[in-house]
Amino acid sequence: MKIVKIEAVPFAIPYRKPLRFASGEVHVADHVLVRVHTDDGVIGIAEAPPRPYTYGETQESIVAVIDTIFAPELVGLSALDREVVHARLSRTVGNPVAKAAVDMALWDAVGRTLGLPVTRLLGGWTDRMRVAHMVGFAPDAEMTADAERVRDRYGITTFKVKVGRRPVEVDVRACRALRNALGPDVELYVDGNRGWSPTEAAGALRAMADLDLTLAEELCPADDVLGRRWLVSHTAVPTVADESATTPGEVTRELLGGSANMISIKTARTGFTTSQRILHQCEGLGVEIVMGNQIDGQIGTACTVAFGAAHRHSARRAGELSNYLDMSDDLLTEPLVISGGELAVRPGPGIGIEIDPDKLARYRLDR
Ligand code: MUC
Ligand code: MG
Repeated sequence: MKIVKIEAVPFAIPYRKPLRFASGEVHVADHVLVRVHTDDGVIGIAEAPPRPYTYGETQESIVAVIDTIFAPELVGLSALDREVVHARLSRTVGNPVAKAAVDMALWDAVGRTLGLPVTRLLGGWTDRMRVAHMVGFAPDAEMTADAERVRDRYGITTFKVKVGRRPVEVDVRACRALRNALGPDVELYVDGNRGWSPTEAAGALRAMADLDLTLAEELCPADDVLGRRWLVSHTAVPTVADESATTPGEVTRELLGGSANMISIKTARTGFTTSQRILHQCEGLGVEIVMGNQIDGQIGTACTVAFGAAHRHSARRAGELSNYLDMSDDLLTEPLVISGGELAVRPGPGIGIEIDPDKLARYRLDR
């Protein structure tokens, strides 16, 4: 299982419907396919979705850091030397998405070599997750039509609504329209992507107090340290830390500092290895988690469900697994299928996915 080569292949697939949120918008999946080759001829795969407005990485920076720093540091190690891999990747500050994709491709290679699904290697709790759908910014009627379509077509009944616009009434009206259209039986929660100040966030939550919101994610920037603590102590809606809690240390700071009481885990930024550390950290602290989505394609979504379904603590809530539905195409030989509001883990060794060579040839940007 010796690592002999690591490839970083940039590709671009347009979105049919862009996703808009307080910190940015996505029109094209300009991701990087990561392939780890071992001396047995096995190739482990994963994808890295750059989010410059969240972590500062770009498609070009991900390719560069993998080609020039990570690959030379890892070639020659065994794919099983995960602690050594982790330590070598940690020598480089930042670059969470590039590191996560390398980590998951390594796990895929290990699973393929052993002939076992990664989800079983991670924990083997169950084989599926309920799906939560993210509703991006649009006029109210479009947001409700999107949610109704996804509910009727895929059976999804949990929705994360993007908020963080100004004035806050715009989002209050959108959330009210969604609750009125979808009725009392769907779960609604909100994600502000740092768009509001603590007082704006408090006002918005007060105005939506009758909407039965279950969670409020990242309403204000992490640097509003005291304001965030104040907000958490003044609201009844549990606060989820997402982009403010991307490492075990940040998770500790957010939780012990009283700035959040739940954590979003995204395999796209913490891979399987660090996601598992954060998951166990949260479990030990008695803190609930939600499996988040970094606007992943089908490769990334297959990774999230493999991880989320592997552990009791991550399989409880609906996972955010449906962003790929808005892409015009993808790279897999067999598309993922959401049905009855659930997404099943892919059977088969590793992450259980294969890349269609024709699709890769069509969408890759490097030749
Ligand atoms: C989310 O949960 O915030 C938007 C930006 C990003 O990094 O992830 C998405 C979704
Ligand atoms: Mg978020």
